[in-house]
Amino acid sequence: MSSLQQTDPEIFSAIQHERVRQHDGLELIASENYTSAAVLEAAGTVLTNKYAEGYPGKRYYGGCEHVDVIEDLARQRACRLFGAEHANVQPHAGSPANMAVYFTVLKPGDTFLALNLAHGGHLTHGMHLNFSGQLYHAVHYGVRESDHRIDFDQVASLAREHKPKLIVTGASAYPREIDHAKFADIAREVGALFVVDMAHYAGLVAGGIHNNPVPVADFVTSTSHKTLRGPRSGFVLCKKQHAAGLDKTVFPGLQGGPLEHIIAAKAVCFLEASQPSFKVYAKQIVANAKALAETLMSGGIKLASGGTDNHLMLCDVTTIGLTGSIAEKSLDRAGITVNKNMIPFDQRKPLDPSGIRIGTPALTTRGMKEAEMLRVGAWILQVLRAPEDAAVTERVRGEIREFCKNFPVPGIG
Ligand code: DSN
Repeated sequence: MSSLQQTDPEIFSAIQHERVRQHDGLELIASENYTSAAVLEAAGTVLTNKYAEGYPGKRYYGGCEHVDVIEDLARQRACRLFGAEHANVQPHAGSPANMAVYFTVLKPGDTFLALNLAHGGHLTHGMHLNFSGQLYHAVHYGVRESDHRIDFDQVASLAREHKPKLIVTGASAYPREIDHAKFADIAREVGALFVVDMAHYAGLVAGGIHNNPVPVADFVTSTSHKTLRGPRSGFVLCKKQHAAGLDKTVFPGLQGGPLEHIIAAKAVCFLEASQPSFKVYAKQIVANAKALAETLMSGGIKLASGGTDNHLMLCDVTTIGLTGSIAEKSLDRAGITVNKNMIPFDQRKPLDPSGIRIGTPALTTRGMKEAEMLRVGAWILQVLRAPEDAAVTERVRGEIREFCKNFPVPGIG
């Protein structure tokens, strides 16, 4: 019996059930992934016992000689992986990473320009209920109605009109590659700083599939757990001239003690993402997304922008008579996990939007390829065509459980 099982059987049991859920189902949430066993191991270590306020070599606590080694390795590996001049690996997640950048360069009331949440942006890109929308004057660009691609004419004209201090790009639900250089040109023209939130596609950047924002951006923020396949956390990369300001904002500005166990896991993730095998992985994520997108479109589902060139797709399920919420729930019952999502120019509301968002990073980690995506697509279509049919749900769930036995989950087996 494990010590956890002995000490706290309720928590142990919930974790066991979650292991089974992760193993027996198809995980298609675009922002989720399965970390390697090595990342899991680093995250669950005695490093959680250690306080280390400050930075390597300048801590406010004794006994930091080993966590200094770890944090230095994490910073160096992040810089090497993305070609950055400076890295801060202490932000606990993506939102605090974005907050750290805003607090470094903006004053309350300052204007920044970012992608509309309803067109694929993120809460921290100025949504009115988020700190970013409350503290600052957020102006939003969107995608074109005709093709759902970022409207660079609109970006340029809003930038000229509002003279933002910061232009932000990056997205949570945008199925196309973002042209960072084009944004950088607009930012330069209006004298704005340029920030890229690459949380969703950091793994594609690391794998050389998506263009790297680091050379053209002042700051790049990210999470480490999506396509990058590390622990649930965040980090910020920046140019040297912003390094001291950023570090001061993260600590003592925003956070106290860094989570050194998670920083160790991030260091492992950066090392893994620098291996040749990660390039193969990143390429396969996109190939899988394209294969799945084709299958769904040929089954009558309309995709925002007509497809994908990254790890995710946005499916308008109203085209087959459903809502996003009904689609999410019916797929969940069959062992297929996705999330409901607004589609651009959605006529419905966020809690029951017209779409679902589907991503391939996690299934690709399990070793699935294009052939498996055809099966996955077929199951999705079967369930969505008969969302209330318990027999279909049960049959698909059973088939998926069997199928999943052939694709081990790292750290679960
Ligand atoms: N909510 C995350 C996502 O699923 O994309 C981003 O924070």
